[in-house]
Amino acid sequence: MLPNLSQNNPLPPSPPGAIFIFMKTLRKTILSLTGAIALNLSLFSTCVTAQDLEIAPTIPDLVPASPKEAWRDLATVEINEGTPWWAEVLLYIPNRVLDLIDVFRVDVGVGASVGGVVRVTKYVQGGYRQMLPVSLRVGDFGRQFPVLVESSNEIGISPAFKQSADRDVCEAELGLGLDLFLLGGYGGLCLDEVADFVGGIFLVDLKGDDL
Ligand SMILES: [Ca+2]
Repeated sequence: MLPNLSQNNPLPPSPPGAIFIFMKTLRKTILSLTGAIALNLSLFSTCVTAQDLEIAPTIPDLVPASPKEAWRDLATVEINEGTPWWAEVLLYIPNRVLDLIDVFRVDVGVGASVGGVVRVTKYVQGGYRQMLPVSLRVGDFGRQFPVLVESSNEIGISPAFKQSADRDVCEAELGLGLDLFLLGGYGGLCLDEVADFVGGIFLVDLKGDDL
């Protein structure tokens, strides 16, 4: 007697049922993988930041460089502003003489002028000097021509002091002048020029007036 196969071995599910189970299993698998990938990406972005990543050093980072400008710029300055050493040697004495002349402001004058003036630097001056109408002055006016025809008056007190347009008063000039009608005199000392003279001895031209 043949066994009843239909009772002991149930028939396999119909094809639509198998497809349904397969699709359901595939869906679960895809959802699981998607969740795992999302979780890993989240952990990676939290633990690894841009600062944690080591960036390969570049050549400038590996080679120490001077903070100064390139040598080509220094070379340009030397070419444009440099003075040959032999010229500095030849002009050393003339420059020191000129610097010394710049130190003093001393003159005497003849002609009709009256008044007096006091200078404590170029920015603090006071007095009254009137030319009637001119005074011929001879002396040391710095490295200027040693003769001056003064026709400009001086009057007031700083900062409203009106300085003679004929005179070149230096920045730190200390001076005193007196005009007694037919005779006049002025004596001054420029402290800034004193510094320039002393600096020039050591080849430092503070006023930038060397030849
Ligand atoms: Ca000088």
